[in-house]
Amino acid sequence: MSNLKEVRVPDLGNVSGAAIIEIPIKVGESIQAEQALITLESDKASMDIPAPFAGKVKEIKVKVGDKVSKGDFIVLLETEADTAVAEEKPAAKKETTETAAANVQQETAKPAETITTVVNTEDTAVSSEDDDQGDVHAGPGVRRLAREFGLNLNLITGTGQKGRVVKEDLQNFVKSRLNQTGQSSGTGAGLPSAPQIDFSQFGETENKPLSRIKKLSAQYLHRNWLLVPHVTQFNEADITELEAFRKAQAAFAAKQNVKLTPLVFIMKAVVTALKEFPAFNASLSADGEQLILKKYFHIGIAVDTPEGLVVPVIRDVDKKSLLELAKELAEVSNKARLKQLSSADMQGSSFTISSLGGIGGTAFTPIVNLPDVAILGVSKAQFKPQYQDGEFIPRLMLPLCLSYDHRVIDGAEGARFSVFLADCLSDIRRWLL
Ligand code: CAO
Repeated sequence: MSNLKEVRVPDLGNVSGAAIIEIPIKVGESIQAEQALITLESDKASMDIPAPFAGKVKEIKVKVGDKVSKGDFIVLLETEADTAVAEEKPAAKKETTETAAANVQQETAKPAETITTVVNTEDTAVSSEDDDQGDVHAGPGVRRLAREFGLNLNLITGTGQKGRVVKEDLQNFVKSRLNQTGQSSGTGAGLPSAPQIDFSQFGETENKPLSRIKKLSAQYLHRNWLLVPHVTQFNEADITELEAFRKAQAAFAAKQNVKLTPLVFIMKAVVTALKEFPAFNASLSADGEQLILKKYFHIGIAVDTPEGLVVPVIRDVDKKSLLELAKELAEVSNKARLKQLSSADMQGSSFTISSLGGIGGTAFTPIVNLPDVAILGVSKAQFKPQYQDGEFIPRLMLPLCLSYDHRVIDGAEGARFSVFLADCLSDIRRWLL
């Protein structure tokens, strides 16, 4: 013989007329004791009304949006006759704030069946909104699940009423995190995922697969962006004299089949600055306890190719002449564009330069190329009026954008490096000192 039992809203303390915001059960579903039947929300708190015993849902007497108070009939449960009474024990306390009250039972006989009305307040898990998940709208069940999985509800977009986070949101969030872990070097730090949007609803679209290089660099850039606390220091170097010298040497360089661009001068100036500021020519140890200072000066150069960004490394820049560097730069950038770089060609940098000077723009914020601790972005040099000796004169100013890892380099050090570098470029004789 089976029992039919009415489950009614328990004593909610001072709360009456609480709105039903979620009904996570379905008619016909077998449920366990303590499983949430409905979720209520009042001005102050949200709470689950749990099943006082296991059973099968025969009828749901309420719907989302209804307002209920103590004693309202919410669900009709069918239970096995011999287990019904035993299961009507007070449930264990939940982790969330709870309103404890007495169990009240009323039994009404019905032919062939026993209808029992159970008002269970012991197990009313009231989740106040001031727990460690902030002001997120979510029921205690969802909060409990989030805690068990170590998820931050603040990062999950709720799709329930009034943006409430429901169980499905949590499941979708975990699923998308797992997918991302397989696809990228995500940190699993509980970051929100981008929404999946069907753009064809707005107009015509075409899907173009990313190149292998783009997919790889996306992983590295994303990782570096997340792991490194970036600061970018901007400055300008007066390269009027340097440019005059470079142009004067162009014919000489051309005779040796070499094109001298500002970049090789910048590489040399960078090495001078790295010698002065060794912390910039370093890597942070994996445990974050030590700075590994490098006694070599291998400079990574960002090269733009049709397939995407690659960063070959030019070794021992301190030991090479400007012409040698220019020749090698032409060779590696050509190799990069022909997709002939080996992974060894792209390893071992101690500092990186990303030059967009040949393209244009006034400034940008390059992403540190881990395990380096700093990267120099270079934009297009332009003539600008500079105030000197009581008058404005045109000077060729080179924009420098130095991004660094703030765990290793302080702001003052970043500014000093940047000023020193600008001075080296303004007067290349400083390299000889
Ligand atoms: N200011 C003004 N002019 C500049 C300049 C600067 N900072 N840097 C270069 N130029 C000039 C060069 O003198 C050259 O002029 P001419 O042809 O008149 O002589 C022209 O711009 C083109 O230079 P270049 O870009 O071919 O050569 P480069 O040595 O400066 O750079 C390389 C080589 C491989 C770094 C570059 O071709 C490249 O790929 N840059 C893009 C790097 C990149 O994508 N960075 C972004 C990474 S983050 O997404």
